[in-house]
Amino acid sequence: MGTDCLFCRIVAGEIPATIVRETATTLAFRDIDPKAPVHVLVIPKEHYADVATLAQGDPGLAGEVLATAAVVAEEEGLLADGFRLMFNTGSYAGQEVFHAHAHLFGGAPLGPMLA
Ligand code: IU
Repeated sequence: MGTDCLFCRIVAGEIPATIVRETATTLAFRDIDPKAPVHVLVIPKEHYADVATLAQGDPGLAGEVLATAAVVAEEEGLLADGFRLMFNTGSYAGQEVFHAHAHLFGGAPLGPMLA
């Protein structure tokens, strides 16, 4: 996808982000506008517009995004009290960045919805 996609540019190192974990295929970085004490975005490095196209196009990569999210949740100390993973998908869900991403929320009791 490249220069039109904000998260591709973060993957390329062209836009700064606070990276908390990187694997060969995934990247996790802190949301620039956190909605919870811990708010990390976990993305596939390869461009997919949303989680639906990711899961259908490369289910293994979708699983790697989940696995990275689980490791980050553990590293952030969220396993005992719990956390939320959320994929906004499409305009009705308020998706603003069209590069598949999981929101990882935690660190406090969460309301019924976030972000
Ligand atoms: P959404 O699911 O597409 O609505 O979420 C996009 C998120 O990307 C949102 O929470 C923004 O705060 C976040 N974000 C970011 O972390 N860094 C950026 O440079 C931009 C957006 I633009």
